[in-house]
Amino acid sequence: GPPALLTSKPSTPGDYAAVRQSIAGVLDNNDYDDGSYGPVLVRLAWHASGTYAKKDGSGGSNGATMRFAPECEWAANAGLAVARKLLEPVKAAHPWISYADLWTLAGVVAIEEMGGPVVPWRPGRSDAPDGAKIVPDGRLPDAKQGAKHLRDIFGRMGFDDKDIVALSGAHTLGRCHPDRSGFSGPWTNAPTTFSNLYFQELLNNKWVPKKWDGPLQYEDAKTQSLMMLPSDMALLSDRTFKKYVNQYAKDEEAFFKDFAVAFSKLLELGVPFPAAAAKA
Ligand code: DDH
Repeated sequence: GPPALLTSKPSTPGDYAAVRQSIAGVLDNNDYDDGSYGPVLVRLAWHASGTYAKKDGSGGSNGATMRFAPECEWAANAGLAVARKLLEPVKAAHPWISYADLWTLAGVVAIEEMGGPVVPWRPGRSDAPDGAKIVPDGRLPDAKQGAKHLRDIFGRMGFDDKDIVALSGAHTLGRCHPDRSGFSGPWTNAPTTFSNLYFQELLNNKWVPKKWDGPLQYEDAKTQSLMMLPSDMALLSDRTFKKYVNQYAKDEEAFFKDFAVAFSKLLELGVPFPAAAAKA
């Protein structure tokens, strides 16, 4: 389990370095998945933020409304209780931080600890009370759909084609769980290292429909150990998306740079920062 000393060390309000240290302290666990909670923490930060709609400013990470029903019960959020529970001792050690700041910071720390880029992050989110208005279900992407759906979903948040491909590179991390999404398996052979391997695997394998009882997903023809969702395959079949896939497969530095900018923006959507606040 997590080292109790690290997570229980109290801190003074505003000591985000102490919170970062506590988050880093709960990441590794050899009994869980591929040995790290990092990927599921990244997914929590993304799903907390990815409900945003630019047109009316609704949704986003501010409020941390996934603590409550119905949002915590959405099919898209299945499995994220694992991530929220993991962060409870961190919250208990640093009760001054909001859940909304903690969940987004945890995604940022996880990416950094897994070898990814430094993602600009600043505090300023507050927690909404239970009963606060929650956006309707259906704002997170559906893995069964293709390019048009990706543009609809991410366009609603204010992202363009390049952002969509860069953000999708997060699937270099983690895996699908049959008891969470119904899909199964990892996208890469290094699911706890942040890298551009997702784009390389996407390009360099022959992907064939997996023969099984589950929903349509693809497997690499050679080893049958890696997977792609139909929504991942859309990055190959759409010309504009594929242009960025090619670029990021060749140039990890470009991927890290574009990912850091897009992920930081994602985590800040709808957050009412004071006008003069600078990024930490
Ligand atoms: Fe994702 N994702 N994601 N994803 N995602 C899943 C897992 C993880 C889609 C569907 C799924 C992003 C975009 C998309 C991560 C990060 C990000 C799973 C499997 C499904 C299904 C869940 C499970 O069974 O445990 C779809 C569809 C899209 C899309 O249309 C673009 C983005 C933008 C991110 C991000 O972080 C920026 C991560 C990390 C995981 C691995 C979680 C884990 O527990 O491992």
